[in-house]
Amino acid sequence: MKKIIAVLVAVAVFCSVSAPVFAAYKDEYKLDIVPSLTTAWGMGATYFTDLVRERSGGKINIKVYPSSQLTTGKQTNAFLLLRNGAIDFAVQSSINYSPQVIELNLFALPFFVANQPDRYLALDAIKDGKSGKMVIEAVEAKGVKFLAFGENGFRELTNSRKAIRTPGDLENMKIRVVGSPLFLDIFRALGANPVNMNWSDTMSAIQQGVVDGQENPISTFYPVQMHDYHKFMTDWHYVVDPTLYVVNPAVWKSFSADDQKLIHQAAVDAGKYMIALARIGLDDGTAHKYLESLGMVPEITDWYKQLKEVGMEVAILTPEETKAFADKTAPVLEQWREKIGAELVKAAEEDMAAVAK
Ligand code: X2X
Repeated sequence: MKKIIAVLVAVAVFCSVSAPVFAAYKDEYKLDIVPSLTTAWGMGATYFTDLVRERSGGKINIKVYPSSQLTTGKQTNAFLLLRNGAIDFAVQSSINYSPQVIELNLFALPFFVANQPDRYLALDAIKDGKSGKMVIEAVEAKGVKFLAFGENGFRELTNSRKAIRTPGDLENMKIRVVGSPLFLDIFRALGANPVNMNWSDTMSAIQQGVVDGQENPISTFYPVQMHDYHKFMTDWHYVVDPTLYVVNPAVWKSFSADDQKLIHQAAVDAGKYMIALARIGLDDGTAHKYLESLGMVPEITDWYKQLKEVGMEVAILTPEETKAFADKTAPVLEQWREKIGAELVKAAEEDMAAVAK
């Protein structure tokens, strides 16, 4: 009898201690991204899932769902779906989460990071600094677990009609933007006619000429062959879009402490890879060196040469030309300073000033 009780107790202890942790693991976790797998964004997401699978010995299997499949195209609903558990993991754009987390609009303030002497150094100073910490806290306070930053990139303007070098050139042009109010304000201030549209609908709208232009990082628009429709690019870097590696909090809690550590490190490593992919050929050479050290240099390493080869005309703005755009959008920046939180914007200015030479 004693033996039977001892066995029952052992079974009960085993079930209560070990079983819930492992029973909670899913066969497959779903990870949400907006563009295709061939973009820097897609590659940065896939690398994360590869690292997690490899380092967990095949125990944790995350599948990337590209092209906004998990949000049925509605990219600005992505945060809510991650929070309520319909999505387990995401590598998502700060812009797409900004309707729910107002602080994420910081990166989309016009000519804010772009105006710094070294825009990449300035962006990193924000992410590593006090303001970055405030942003991460804001994301987590809204109910998702933050793992690491990645990067979609600085956003450039493309269009089918003409070279755009002055705000006047944008007059009445129909420009597709993400469904985020700050973008409407920026393009209206520039005299354009901005139209909200999901990325999943954008290429057909561009092909049909429903819109004249759009703005996205080169590593996001090149893989969908924007150059077949848009001959002109304006190299103005006016806003930046960091991506966030994030996970649903209940899913996060279901992992053992060791697995949490492994997943977190995989996100940090994949984030660095994605950031380098978004910057290669555009920064001072740091990204190229880093990708070389990984043995993961992509096919295209010189974007300006590549865009020329496919027939795109790139307008490189002089500082005076850039200033004309910045001046026109300065009231938008001031208006949004209050909406985002003056304290956060000030902290970002201080973080950037600390690395400006
Ligand atoms: O929709 C866009 O422009 C994209 C792909 O860059 C984002 O998801 C923010």
